[in-house]
Amino acid sequence: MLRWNEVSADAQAAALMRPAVSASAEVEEICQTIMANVKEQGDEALLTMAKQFDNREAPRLLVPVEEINSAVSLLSPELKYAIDTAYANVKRFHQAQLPKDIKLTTQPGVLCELKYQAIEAVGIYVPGGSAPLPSSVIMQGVLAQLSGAKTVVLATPVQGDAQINPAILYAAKLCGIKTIVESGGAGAIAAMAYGTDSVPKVNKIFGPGNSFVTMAKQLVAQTIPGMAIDMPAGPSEVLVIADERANPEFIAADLLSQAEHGADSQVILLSNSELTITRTQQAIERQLAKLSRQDIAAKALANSSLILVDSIEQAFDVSALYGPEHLILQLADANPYLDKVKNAGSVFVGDYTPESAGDYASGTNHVLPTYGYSATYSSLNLLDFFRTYTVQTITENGLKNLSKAILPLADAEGLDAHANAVKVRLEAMNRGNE
Ligand code: HSO
Ligand code: ZN
Repeated sequence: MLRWNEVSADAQAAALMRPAVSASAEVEEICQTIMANVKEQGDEALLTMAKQFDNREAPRLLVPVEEINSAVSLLSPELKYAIDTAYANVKRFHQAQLPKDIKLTTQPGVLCELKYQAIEAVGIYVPGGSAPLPSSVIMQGVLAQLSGAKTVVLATPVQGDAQINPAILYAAKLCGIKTIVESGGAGAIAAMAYGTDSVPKVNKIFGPGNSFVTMAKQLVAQTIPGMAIDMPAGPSEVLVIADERANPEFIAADLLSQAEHGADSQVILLSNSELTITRTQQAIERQLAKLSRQDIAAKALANSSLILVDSIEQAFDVSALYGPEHLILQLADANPYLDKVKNAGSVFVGDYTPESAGDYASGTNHVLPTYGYSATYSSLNLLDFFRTYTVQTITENGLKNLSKAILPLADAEGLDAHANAVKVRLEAMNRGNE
């Protein structure tokens, strides 16, 4: 336990330090080579990599539509219900985010419009790794579906003679995704970015992944004109603020639910009660021993801190300093504090609001800014699948009036041709009136 007010500023900073993520030169070089191969050889390069990296004997690139459609028959009724419910709630919450165009006359005869347009082709990456994540398909696929994107590509790696988890296929089907590419890592990112015979080229790539995926996303965004990615990605994290009456079993369970994601995950508890902290520590030990991923969670706990603060107010200040991806408030009454929440990706209010609810099924998105980016980035939302553009329409009279703002500014900037574009029109109007 760290007593916040009794340690130096350096020790405070160390307690909130995130585990380093190395964007090594080696990872970059490997990604560059893979990207160049995919750019030149397309599908061939993907098939070669599937054999080489994923141990596939007879790799294929696209999942046949019948396989996507029939995946539902492989699910238990309980899992089907869970996926259907999560899909419906996430859809409901994101449908409410559908944007409305703006049409406004700024001054007489000057009409300005802001229009939203779905990004035409989007790519969604779903990591393979130690846990297949159908929830990540829903959290991204529903948004692509609601936006009305013309092309939606989902890429996910397949190891050896395994098959894509049917829960992933079923979630994709609900989201209307028909193009599922069996390919992972930097190769899959490059395929969606450049396009191949089998993989349609996309304009924006979404989704979490390992250091190769993250690096490849950055590289394609930097090098391919017009290519975009969702947000910077880092390891997952949670910060819990709990008072003296909070249930230590609940707190421990929430901390462990984030810790089990990866050895580099980070979990932090801030409490004004020493007893809450000691009891949580004991509860963590008890619960950890029973987890199937206890090795991973134990490693994550090693980067984590249980911090004693003077007051709940101070806990909110420390949380704002850290900027957590998830912020859980286990407080008797969190409402008076909600205005103090700063730099958090997603907030969970009350003893009965675990992070798992948002991770899976409540309706909010689980793709969130991590690694301190919550100070400036937003949780994934429907607007991430749109672009906006403006339209203006000006009448003759409108331009006559507006010229009084345009001409002196063009003159001040010394840009004669800009002024002329207005003057020739004013002259034409005058001639027309003669
Ligand atoms: N907590 C993760 C999301 C997730 N949890 C997926 C379970 N499955 C990142 O915020
Ligand atoms: Zn999670």
